[in-house]
Amino acid sequence: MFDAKNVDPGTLRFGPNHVSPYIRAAAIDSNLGDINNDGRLDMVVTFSVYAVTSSAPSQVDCFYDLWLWGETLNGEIFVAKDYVNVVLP
Ligand SMILES: [Ca+2]
Repeated sequence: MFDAKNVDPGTLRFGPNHVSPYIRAAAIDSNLGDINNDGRLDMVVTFSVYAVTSSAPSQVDCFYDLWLWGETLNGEIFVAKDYVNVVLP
């Protein structure tokens, strides 16, 4: 079972599918806490919206196919994706 406390936050990269994981946005902050009160730690990670969306074709409100890439403290690579509605100020 995936355990958030085993994630190495320094390896996290977040961005569009067409951008290499190596140049996607790095996390600017991360914290562990039981956000949904299920008794298991969750990791909340903050990324710069500009850094995540700067490689998009235009700076408009839209859905992005965003991927999270990272490694555990044991060096295991993991990926996750979802469609995210980015609303720019
Ligand atoms: Ca939890």
